[in-house]
Amino acid sequence: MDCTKEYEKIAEQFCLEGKVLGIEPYGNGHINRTFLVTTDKKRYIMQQMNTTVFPDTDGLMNNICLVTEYLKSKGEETLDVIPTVDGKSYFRDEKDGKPYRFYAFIENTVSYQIVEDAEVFRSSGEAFGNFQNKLAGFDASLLVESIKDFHNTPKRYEAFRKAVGDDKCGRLAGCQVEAEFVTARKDTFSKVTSGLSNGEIPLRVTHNDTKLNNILMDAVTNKARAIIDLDTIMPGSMLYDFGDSIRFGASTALEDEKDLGKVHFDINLFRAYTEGFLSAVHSSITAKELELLPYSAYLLTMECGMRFLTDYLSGDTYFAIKYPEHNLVRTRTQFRLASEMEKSFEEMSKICTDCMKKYS
Ligand code: ADP
Ligand code: GN1
Ligand code: MG
Repeated sequence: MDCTKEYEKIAEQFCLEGKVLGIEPYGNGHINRTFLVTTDKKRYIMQQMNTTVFPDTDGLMNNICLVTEYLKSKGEETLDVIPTVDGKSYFRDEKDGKPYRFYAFIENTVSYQIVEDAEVFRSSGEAFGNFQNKLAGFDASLLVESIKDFHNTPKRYEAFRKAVGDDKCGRLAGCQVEAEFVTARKDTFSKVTSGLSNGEIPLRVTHNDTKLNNILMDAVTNKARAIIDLDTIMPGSMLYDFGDSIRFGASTALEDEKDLGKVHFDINLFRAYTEGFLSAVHSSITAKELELLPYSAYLLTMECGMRFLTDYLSGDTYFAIKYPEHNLVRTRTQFRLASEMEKSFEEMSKICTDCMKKYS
């Protein structure tokens, strides 16, 4: 269905410069519906926000406005929320009840779906590390938890067990191997949650969704320019941000590669990201966090695979899919990576400690 006219009406609710010339789907996000809006003066990103995933739209937009204002005050390039004509941060369409927001399009940048050059990954590691540093002075109590227990892996495991028990779509028979892969590892999921609750791991303000396409690189220099997709900024662990970046970026293939023969954990990419990240956080990272960096890569990869599998078993209600088996295909790449990481813990730890030595 062509909704262009409806979307044009929504665009009229925002303080845009120029006359709208076109609105088209954009990007590869799994959560929001993203559009590129072109006017005769400027380009914008329009998003229909996902209210199933983020039910508290006011709280979410308040988080984003606070964090982006704070980052701007620190001289960082960040998302620029375009207000509505009524001065609000989003507009709720009366017809479908859905909330929409606009951001200025961050020009002359690229977002990658796969690491093509280790230097790009190193730069993104440094940028996510710096992001963490910049937010260290931000008052976490101002933020609402936009998704409760987002990286609580033991709770993710419980949700997975429930989906297995319900087997709502009759899909379990077709993914027994993957389900068993998770169950066999159920006792490995709690190191970060227990570390946070017993105070061994510090609670920080974290991004929580640090995959490579959530950072924009300069189109000319390929250096990191802006960290985007700020929906999940919440109090969390630095390990979530490190681990999730590795999960996505230290793979030799796309997250939804069907040919598992192409999917490998690349230790050189792990090294590049670690060097970039530690160059930024070496003075704030604790010994416990440093020790758990390799584990966090495994944990976040298992967690994400488990979330894809839970969604597959539950009828694909969370992640956007392009074909019926899409979430199962994604699950398989994650489990392939996790099993290779399990064999590389020692090497990963050596990289982390060697890299830290430079700063002692
Ligand atoms: P989702 O939550 O669905 O992942 P994102 O906010 O990450 O949505 O946006 C999806 C994609 O749109 C990003 O990966 C990026 O390529 C592009 N994008 C988002 N915001 C901007 C922006 N302000 N400027 C340029 N590109 C953007
Ligand atoms: C989603 O929003 P997006 O596409 O950047 C998800 C992440 C997953 C990721 C897997 C809010 O990220 O947690 O790791 O997909 N975001 C949310 O690709 O659930
Ligand atoms: Mg995104």
